[in-house]
Amino acid sequence: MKPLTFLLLLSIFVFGVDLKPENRRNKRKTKEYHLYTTRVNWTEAVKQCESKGMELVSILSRDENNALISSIKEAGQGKIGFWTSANRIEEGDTYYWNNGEKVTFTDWERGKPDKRIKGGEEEQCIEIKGFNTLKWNDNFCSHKLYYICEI
Ligand SMILES: [Ca+2]
Repeated sequence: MKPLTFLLLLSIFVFGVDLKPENRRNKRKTKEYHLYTTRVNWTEAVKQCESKGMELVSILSRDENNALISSIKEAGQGKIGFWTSANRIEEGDTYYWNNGEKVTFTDWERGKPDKRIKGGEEEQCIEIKGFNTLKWNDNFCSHKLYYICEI
């Protein structure tokens, strides 16, 4: 194969792999949510989503929050909380999504985050709270909840 042909094929391959999914995502603009009703701790939720080729959910705007709440209601869920990817495990008082973005939009339940401490563990991970409130609450990352993956 001539070097130029090889280079051309290589660039098609690279563009095909790198750009297509991104384009598709941008065009679609809405995320796809997959709800999982198995109770796992936060770290396990991250791993489970990754193993399915997805990410534990991030909520970057009011629109995304509304879309997510609709998905939960449509699935007949809401009694048990769902893990989101927001946490302050490494950053002290600042919450970050798993994609590295700082948490800006929030939908806390009144009085949250209350950063409770129990048995030396602090509440550092954010859930969409159950009891049909579907507002945000900080919870112990070791707590076992349902989780939502996004793609
Ligand atoms: Ca809390």
